[in-house]
Amino acid sequence: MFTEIRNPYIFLNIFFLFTVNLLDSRTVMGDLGWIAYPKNGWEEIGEVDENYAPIHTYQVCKVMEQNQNNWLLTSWISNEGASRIFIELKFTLRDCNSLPGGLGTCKETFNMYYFESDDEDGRNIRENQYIKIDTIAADESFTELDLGDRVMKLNTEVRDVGPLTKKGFYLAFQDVGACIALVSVRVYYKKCPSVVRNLARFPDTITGADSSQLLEVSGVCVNHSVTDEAPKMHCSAEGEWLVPIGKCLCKAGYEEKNNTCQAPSPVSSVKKGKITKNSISLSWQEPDRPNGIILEYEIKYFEKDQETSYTIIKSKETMITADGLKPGSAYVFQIRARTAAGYGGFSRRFEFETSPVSVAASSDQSQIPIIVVSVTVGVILLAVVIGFLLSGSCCDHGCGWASSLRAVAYPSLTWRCGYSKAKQDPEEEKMHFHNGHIKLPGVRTYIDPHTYEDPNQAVHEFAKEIEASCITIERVIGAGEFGEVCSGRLKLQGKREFPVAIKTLKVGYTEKQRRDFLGEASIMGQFDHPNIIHLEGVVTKSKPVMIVTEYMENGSLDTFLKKNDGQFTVIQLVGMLRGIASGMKYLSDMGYVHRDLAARNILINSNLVCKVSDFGLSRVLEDDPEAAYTTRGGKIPIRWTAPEAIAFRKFTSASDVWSYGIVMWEVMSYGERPYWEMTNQDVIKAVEEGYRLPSPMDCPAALYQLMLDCWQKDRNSRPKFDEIVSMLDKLIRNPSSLKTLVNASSRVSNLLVEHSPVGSGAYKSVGEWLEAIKMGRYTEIFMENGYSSMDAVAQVTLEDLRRLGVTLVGHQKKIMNSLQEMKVQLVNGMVPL
Ligand code: ACK
Repeated sequence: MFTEIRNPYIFLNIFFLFTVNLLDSRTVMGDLGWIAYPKNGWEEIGEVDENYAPIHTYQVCKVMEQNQNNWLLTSWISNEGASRIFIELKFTLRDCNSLPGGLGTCKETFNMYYFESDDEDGRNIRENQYIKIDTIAADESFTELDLGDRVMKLNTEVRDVGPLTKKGFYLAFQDVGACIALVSVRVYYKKCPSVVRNLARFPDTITGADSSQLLEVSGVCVNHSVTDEAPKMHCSAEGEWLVPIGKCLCKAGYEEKNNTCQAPSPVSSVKKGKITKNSISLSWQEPDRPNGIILEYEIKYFEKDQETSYTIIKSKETMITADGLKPGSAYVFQIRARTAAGYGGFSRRFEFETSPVSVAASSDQSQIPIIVVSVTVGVILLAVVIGFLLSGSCCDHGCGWASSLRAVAYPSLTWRCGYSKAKQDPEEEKMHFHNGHIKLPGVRTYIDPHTYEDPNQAVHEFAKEIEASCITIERVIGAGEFGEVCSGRLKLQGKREFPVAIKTLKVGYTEKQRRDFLGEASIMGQFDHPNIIHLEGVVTKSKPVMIVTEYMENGSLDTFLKKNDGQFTVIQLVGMLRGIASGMKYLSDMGYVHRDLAARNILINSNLVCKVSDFGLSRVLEDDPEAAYTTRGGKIPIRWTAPEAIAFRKFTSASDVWSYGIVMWEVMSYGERPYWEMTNQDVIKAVEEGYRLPSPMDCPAALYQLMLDCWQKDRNSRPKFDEIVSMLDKLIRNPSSLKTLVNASSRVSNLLVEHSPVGSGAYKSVGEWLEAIKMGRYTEIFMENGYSSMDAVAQVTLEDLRRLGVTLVGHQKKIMNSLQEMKVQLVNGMVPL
């Protein structure tokens, strides 16, 4: 039933287009049940195909007779809940010129109608109750000669109807005197097929009634995952999923694999073995559903009611002995299994008690803590040594990373690798202290790595150490301030290899360069959001020092947009902006001010998901080629920076909002340089005087208004990032609100009214100007139509261009942008607020 059309533009975030047939006359084996009246009008030709299946072809050819009105009514067609349906007709039509004597009455079109009804009762309605869908004409009509050559020119026409409000409908074909053979009729609707994206399942969704409508659909997290940010996608009228928002994350203990979180089921049966006053032996059964090969078990135990201080033992066997326990005390045990897909859930709690201490032994109780402490210290020391040896040979998080957490117990029977957590005050457990910063539950705040005395400590606090042997470098993709940026692959134990980007620190670096380089990882490692570039880890224990992040197939946004000028729908562009705003909302909620938000610092992946990147410390001032020295000695990317940040270094989330407005402008103008070739000094002056960038070409008015809001002089009047996200969501939900564009002529006249004309510019003639922008082919047309001077050219609007025959959008853009550029250069200012 499904017709699957693979869209070649998979990188445009389109998956599959699905259509569902409601009727296909070619596949109906028996009688179609269609009615013709008058009876001598349309008639069915009883043909069969090579498999003897009937071909339901209807024909009519009353071209010599006056006043024809022949109707063919289909049987009732259920719309199966779709409110917009498509009708594909395949037919041949005779060319009237080829009919001797028939020209007077012969027609070359027919009409298609529909009538909605909830059931089959509607069949006997009158002709005039049918609603016309369209007049159907042939692209290819045929002559007798064609017939003689046995060339049948089959036409295919598709029409759509909606919104439908009843359960079904009839179609009708009216002939008024043509020679037609209706070969097949296919009626279908489109849907966005069920898909799992970002660990959320989106159901089969029938497209909306309106051809420009996007349906917002909420996703449901797959098993063993939880909502990170509410997952949503938008189902377009064409049956494409667009603009993914939010995501689910696998629950603790589960790992993502092929869009699922599949892990072993919990261990269900645990038995106690030998119990002494200081030890408890346990054994258990493999989980009912291991869902893979069990690599090891993790046993967590703690003294009853003392959960804040627990011990973890790792074992490859299905038994362990927990020793060093207090006599006569109850202990709680939980066990979970790990496969290549990660850990399963913990078992329920099992409680066992050590034997009580004997009277004889208790007389020497004062010795017990000393013995326990010495044994424990000995065991820990031994474990640290073994753990150290092991860590050199694996790419596992548990072994290769977080060595500070490794305090392992290794009894003789089982292989164990674990860590014990220091007993903590219950208050400390609730209020987690992080290097002197209180972290309240639920409110994560960004910690400036500068607050660490030892920057290395910050790196290892927030970034995992990866072993160089786990990384395969494939090719150099760019140059960063500190060294090359490469693409490659990362293989961690128990995980499939996946593509990564690798930033390297060049040899011969100074200690400060190393600190600054790794500073970015210390910042990035604190973030976890679908629109923030994800840090995989760092390599600091070998050279070269590296920062490993997720790989973003389409690279930086500005370059990507320039390369794909004019290729995206407005909704796709708004989807990109929404992602950036969502990432920025997360950063501002964390208390992080980016300071260098610009399209060049946004990365975009193959699904067109945009992620904020480039988290430097002092780097903003050093690294960005756009950054320029201000009079106060700071280095700032002037064109992207709010006036108060330039003037007195007031960098806040509100100044990031200003930069976000500039990014919006960059995105909507496909990577155009803000303020074109104006000098930084001119930009500062113009902005200070209240001028703002004009709207990009073809920009929805609502988006330009949002840009202007971001560029409010008073930073408190600018929208907050959460407001920007909500506003963009609203626009995505209601795409018709994006149809009102900023009027092209008003864009230009804004500049003209305020400022001097273009005529005094660098170009002496219209021809010279058009040649310079490689549009010389239009010189003659411009001259012939009275645009013979640069002053006259200054008045040209987009409508004028269309009238002159400049129909290619790319050329229109080139000419209008060039005009605008010249005006801005000359007037040394922009659109006044
Ligand atoms: O525009 P690009 O291809 O995208 O060139 C720059 C270059 O490295 C120097 O920064 C690219 N780049 C940086 N980080 C990543 C990443 N995580 N994934 C893919 N490309 C990246 C960037």
